[in-house]
Amino acid sequence: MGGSAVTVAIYLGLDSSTQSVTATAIEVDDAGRRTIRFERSFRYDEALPEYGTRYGVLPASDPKIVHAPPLMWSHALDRMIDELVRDADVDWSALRAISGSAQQHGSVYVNALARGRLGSLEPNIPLVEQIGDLFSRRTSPIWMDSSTTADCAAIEAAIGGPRALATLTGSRAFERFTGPQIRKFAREDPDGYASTDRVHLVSSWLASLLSGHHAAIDPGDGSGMNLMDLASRRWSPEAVRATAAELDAKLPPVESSWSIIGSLSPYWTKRYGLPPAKVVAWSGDNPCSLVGTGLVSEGLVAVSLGTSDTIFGIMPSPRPSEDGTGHVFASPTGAYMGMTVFKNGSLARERIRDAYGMSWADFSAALARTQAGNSGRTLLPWFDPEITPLVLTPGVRRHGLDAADADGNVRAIIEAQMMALALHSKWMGVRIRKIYATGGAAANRDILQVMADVFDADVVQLETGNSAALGAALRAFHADRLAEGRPLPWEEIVAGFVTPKTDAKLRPQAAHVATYKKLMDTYAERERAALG
Ligand code: ADP
Ligand code: XUL
Repeated sequence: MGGSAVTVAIYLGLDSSTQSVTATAIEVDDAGRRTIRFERSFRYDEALPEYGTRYGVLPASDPKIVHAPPLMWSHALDRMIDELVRDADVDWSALRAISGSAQQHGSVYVNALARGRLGSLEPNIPLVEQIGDLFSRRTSPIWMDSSTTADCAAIEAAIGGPRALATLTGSRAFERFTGPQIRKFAREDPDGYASTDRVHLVSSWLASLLSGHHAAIDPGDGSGMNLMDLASRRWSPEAVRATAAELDAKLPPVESSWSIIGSLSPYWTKRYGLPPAKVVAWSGDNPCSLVGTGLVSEGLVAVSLGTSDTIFGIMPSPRPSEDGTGHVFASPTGAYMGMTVFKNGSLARERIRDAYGMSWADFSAALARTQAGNSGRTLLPWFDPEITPLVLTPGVRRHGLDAADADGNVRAIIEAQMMALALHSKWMGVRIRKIYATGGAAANRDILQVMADVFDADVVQLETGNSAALGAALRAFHADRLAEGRPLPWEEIVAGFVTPKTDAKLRPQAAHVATYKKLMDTYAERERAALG
């Protein structure tokens, strides 16, 4: 070797999402070079079929109940680390810090055995063989669950109504939020609840496995629980009391999104030869995507077309949605973020695609063959219970649309999803001129053209579609620099990594914009009528 060596730092971001796990590693050197060094994903259904999931969730007869096995998420973490260390092109000895992103709201219930076990995992034995007895609830309710309406009502009543709860925690009570889910578990299975020593989020559980002790919850993911006082970024004693007895003793602390919660435990360093890299608090996938799409300043919004469709952007001060539509979350950058979430996202698009035996290429061709506005024919895309607007009993409603018309239904679902995104994000009060598109379906430019036309805004794709995993890696970079006393502003953290493909942006087409302005009123009316 010899010469003046350039120092290289590697930061790893992991994303445990609904259907898959992704790892993204970035490399930063002191000569100023920034590279995405490693990106890999695998789907739970295919890589870990023994858990019996479909689209990452356990089959259930009641559409309101949606659970997944926490052991599977843990197994997937171990599998991904195993896969990534085999990549000889990356110098993993330069790994300085790891952070992560996870699907939001899902809760992991563990017993008191975890206290000792997390730090004493045997490196020669696979992780899954050592943690199966730590769960006091074998399956975890996830964000797609909508079975807690009674608990939502009880929590809101105890706090003084939906507005009071939204002012306190950033959101009115939502069925998928962790507080209502915990309340339901404590009510239905008091013994299981009593044997629960810690209630984690998916994010803080996976961080605990890496660090070898119970990890804190960050304010970004903590905002999705109806339990955190958004102003102080601490648990709200009244919300905790309204949720379940003795919950204060079972919740991990809230700590800043950039806190170093420990270093990789011996299981990871000895089993995989990784250095004792810093473990930075994990966060939710949407807060991580905010960083991974480079939305670190106000006025920009991103739309993520993943399993869920979400729209979000930075908010300098918290302004809860008046009508109870959306959420205010703490952003992992320290500010706030506004967000609206839809459950009938990619899986609803897939239902239509599959119903007509199409590929994504056929789906795009159908969009290209049909006219903006679909001659006024619409579809309300509620294949599954919907979050926005709240629909507990699913059912697709077609207006003027023949169910046998494949092309018409393809156009109708995309127009419905884009109009719903536009209508239900008005509460954020942002005049949207440019949208950063991310998530699996953001690869589809024909879908994004409808987005541009409905929003009357430019739509930009990013070099990487894995914005949650990239955001986690960038958060690890930020936290490491801060901990080393060499902090960098967020704009400099994301520079060179979050590259919009500006040369290929999608522009709104004036004639289509006019069509959608009119159709949106019709769509809103049909939505209102269907809700009764
Ligand atoms: P999550 O992170 O929520 O698990 P992703 O962001 O990885 O989900 O998105 C996965 C989804 O992307 C798939 O369910 C699939 O429907 C969708 N997808 C992938 N490619 C395309 C495409 N070309 N057009 C539309 N949707 C696509
Ligand atoms: C956010 C939400 C989903 C999940 C899954 O509130 O429910 O976006 O985070 O990605």
